[in-house]
Amino acid sequence: MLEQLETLHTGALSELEAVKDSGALHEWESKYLGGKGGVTLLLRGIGQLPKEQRADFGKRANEVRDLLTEAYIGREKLVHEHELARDLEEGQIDVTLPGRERSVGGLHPSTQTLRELYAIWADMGFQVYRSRDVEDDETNFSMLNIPPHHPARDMWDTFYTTTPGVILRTHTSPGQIRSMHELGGNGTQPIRVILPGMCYRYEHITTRSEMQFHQLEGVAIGRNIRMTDLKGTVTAFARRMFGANAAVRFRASYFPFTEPSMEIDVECFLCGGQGCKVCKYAGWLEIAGAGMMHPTVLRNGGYDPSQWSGFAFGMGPERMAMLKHGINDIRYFWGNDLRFLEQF
Ligand code: FA5
Repeated sequence: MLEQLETLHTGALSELEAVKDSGALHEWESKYLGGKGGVTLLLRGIGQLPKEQRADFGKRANEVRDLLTEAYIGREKLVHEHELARDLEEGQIDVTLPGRERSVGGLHPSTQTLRELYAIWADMGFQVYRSRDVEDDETNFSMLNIPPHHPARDMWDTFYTTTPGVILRTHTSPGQIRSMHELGGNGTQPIRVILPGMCYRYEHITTRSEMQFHQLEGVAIGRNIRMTDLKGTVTAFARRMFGANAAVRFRASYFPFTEPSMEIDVECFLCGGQGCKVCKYAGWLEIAGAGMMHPTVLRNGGYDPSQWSGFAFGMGPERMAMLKHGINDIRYFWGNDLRFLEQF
């Protein structure tokens, strides 16, 4: 058995010399040092030896096991180093290759336009007031001087919910009522706010009209606010938004919640008023509806119209973005086409 042990020792060592990878190393370990390995089996057979030889054999077998374990550890280190070097070689990073471009995303053109509007109005002292998307019929219409069955309700096609009297706002103007109640101190405080938000109309989708779109409402209430304040303020806004030489035109119009009412046009900044495709050869582009707040609306907001007056306007950020960037179809805004969105 001693002879067998020595043969196993030399055979194991020379086999170990030839081991080149972790797989073979693992096999070698179980073959010689594992629970069913050569050394263990010989040690187990010790009982077959005459008593006087057992101690010497046991001592030598333990020595051989220790020597093989030591050789195994040394080989394991070499194999791991070799494998690491091979992996590094194969997986080498070529630092000269160009990196993969990351898609970082960007702000939606509507968001960009809204932020531009916030900045301009903030400079003129208008704070942002957020009203609600889901409105009651009363605030969206009646409080704005549009009683039930008033023909002006046809101006706004409404999305109704399953709850009677609860609708999706058709315009940001109900925010006039809510801001007056919340900020007006029962009709004792002046107000200067803008109310941005999404509006919803059950209308035919065309290149210029969507079912959902933003509006930016403006409200200014004070003791002596006049039509000239509205005109001056809107003109100052248009010059910041569309260029220092932008000309502004006010056209008489009708809204039940303003009196007088008007529509605001800006001279087409693309053709300088000469007429082009974007302005449909009119030389002017409509940017908002506006007017002096109707006494009934002021009263509904808690103000005494004999003491207080105000102006309001409502503009469409998507329409403005279309004009500014020459976008010919409003449907691109919510179409989720990255080729469009990536241009902004
Ligand atoms: C109104 O909604 C009034 N509430 C505006 C107003 C406010 C007048 C305060 C007086 C005082 P109008 O329906 O015209 O008005 O809409 C105002 C702006 O919203 C339009 O000039 C346009 O820019 C935008 N807009 C209206 N309908 C759509 C639509 N379907 N898609 C995209 N933009 C729209």
